[in-house]
Amino acid sequence: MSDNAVYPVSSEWANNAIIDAATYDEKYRRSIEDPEGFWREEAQRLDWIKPFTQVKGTSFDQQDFGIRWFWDGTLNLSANCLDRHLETHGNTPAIIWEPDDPTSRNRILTYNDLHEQVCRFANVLKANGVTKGERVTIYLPMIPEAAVAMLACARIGAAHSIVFAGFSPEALGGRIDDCASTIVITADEGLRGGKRIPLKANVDEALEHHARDVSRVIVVQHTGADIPMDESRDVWWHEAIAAGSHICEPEEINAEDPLFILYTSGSTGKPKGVLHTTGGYGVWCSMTHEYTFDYRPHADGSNQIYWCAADIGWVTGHSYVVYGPLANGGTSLMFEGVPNYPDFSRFWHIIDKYQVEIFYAAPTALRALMREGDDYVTRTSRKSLKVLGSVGEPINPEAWEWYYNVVGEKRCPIVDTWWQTETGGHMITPLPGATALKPGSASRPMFGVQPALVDPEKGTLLEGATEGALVILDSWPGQMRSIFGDHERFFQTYFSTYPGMYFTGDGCRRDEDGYYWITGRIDDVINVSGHRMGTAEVESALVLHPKVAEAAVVGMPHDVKGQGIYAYVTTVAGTDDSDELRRELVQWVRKEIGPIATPDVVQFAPGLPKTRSGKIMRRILRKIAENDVGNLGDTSTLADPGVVDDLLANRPHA
Ligand code: 6R9
Repeated sequence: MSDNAVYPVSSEWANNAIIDAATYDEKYRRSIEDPEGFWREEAQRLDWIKPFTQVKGTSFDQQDFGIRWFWDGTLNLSANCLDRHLETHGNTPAIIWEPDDPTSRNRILTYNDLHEQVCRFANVLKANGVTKGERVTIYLPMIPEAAVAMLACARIGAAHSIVFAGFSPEALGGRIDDCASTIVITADEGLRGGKRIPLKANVDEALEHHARDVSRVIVVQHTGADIPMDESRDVWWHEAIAAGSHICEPEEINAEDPLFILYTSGSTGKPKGVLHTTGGYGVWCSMTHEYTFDYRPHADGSNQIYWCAADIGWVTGHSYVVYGPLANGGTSLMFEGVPNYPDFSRFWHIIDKYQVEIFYAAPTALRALMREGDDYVTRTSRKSLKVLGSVGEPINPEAWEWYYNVVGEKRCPIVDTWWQTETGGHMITPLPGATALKPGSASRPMFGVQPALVDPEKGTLLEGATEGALVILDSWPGQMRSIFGDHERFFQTYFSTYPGMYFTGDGCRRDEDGYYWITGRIDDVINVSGHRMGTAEVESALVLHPKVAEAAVVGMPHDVKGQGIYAYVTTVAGTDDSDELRRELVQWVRKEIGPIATPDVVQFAPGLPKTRSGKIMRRILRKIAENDVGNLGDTSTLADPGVVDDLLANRPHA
């Protein structure tokens, strides 16, 4: 297939979608020319307790920097996701849960069920002293209790901080400390591909070294494993919710009160606690979920079955497993397991089992499945599918074509949604009834989003078909509001590189048709299987090892993961740079951060290429890791050009 393939919108889609091409143009223009009017109307999709009169109060400039939306209004997002649907949709499935093991019992929670669970658990939180404005750490696998815990926090105005259940005790402890939560919600164990993840044991370990203020751990009994419980600190979820009332009135929450914190990796320092607030985020998730996936009930009033395969530990799980679909009264499928268990057909079996109409996943999973051949796909029906989504990293045209032709049988538009933890929801994406598709392009901006490209060095705006650093020129309601505990770092990280603009960290190309093509991170963040990893984080973990003097980490191309982790390590004098040590370092990083940070290559390096002022020249390290060594560029500014020869001679994959 050529690079310039274009897939026009089918007439069926154009005629039936919520947004067709003309509507897109009209709404987009209005959203930019009259943001106040546009968002005043769009925000009516939520039920407000006290209606807002103020709409947009935002500035990216240093003098009057600030971001607030709908700030004199009040609402409750849990009530928007639950209570308001009960009268007409109480018996409609809100969450369909598919377990890791396909022979285990699934669970279907109607809106009535979910509402009751959330009210009960909100009362448990209150009984344990959690009050409005506090933080609650959630370290749970993909089970319905995760959504219950999130919505219970939202109900009482506590901010949740979810830590992905694949993170190590060390990483968990750091995140609990940073947001100073006194309560942790976890499970006895998680299950993924038949493997047990010792979540409660991880929490115990985290609390040994960190987070000494945690006074309560609430434990979901999931696998039934025999785990130690600390009588003074730990309680079982099922016992706690059975003891309390099922009635809990939603708190009145200001639009700008925190909804959650989610830690994400940046180019420097520790992971940042990205802070999202209630009103704008709620509007953004609901709106984008509806328009991007063309999500609405069938003609007979029944729900489309929608499945976002992301983990709730990432922002995609927050916005598109929980808040977006539930705010819209939808049916959200939640899957505990992995794509290759019990075999490579699992995704497609689930789609057939529940007649999934909308499926949303990451390119890394698609590439891994594509490798195994079409047979695993074609032996299933998938006739129910209508829309396919992609998220987390650039989707290479080859994987796109496979998704489109083999999985979707040329019938389903692919929405390649570009966005970030920081943006709350979709920013650049096709809409199924409005946008002609180009494989590999996230295409055009969502309403209210003004992307632009700047010259990375000069910071000047670039016009027309060109390539540059991707910035956003003005605020949108779903934008993050701060870094928890460090508002100054928020400004510095995102608004100081190119003054007056939000800098995304991504590089991007814009073509003649105004389509955006994300090329990947241009900062020191690498994207491993769609998960963000700061090179600085992996380096800090490595240098904690007693035998490591210095480390530098860069990304390398990887067929399935998109990017892999390439670590250059200088050991302390007298160390034997053995394969055994190499393996030990890999295990060390897994223990410090978690399996997603597993280095793919460890190269021992007696010296790292540095400038005379001592700065590591990552450009050179990246080229070597990419095996692009014919063109190392100017090495004359190096303090010791000889180190490069050594690096080249000792490449593990040379
Ligand atoms: C939602 C999410 C954000 C980074 C982002 C970019 C990459 C996400 C993408 C994409 C190309 C897409 N990214 N979606 N790149 N096309 N459709 O993934 O958030 O974990 O914060 O990562 O992921 O590099 O800057 P997050």
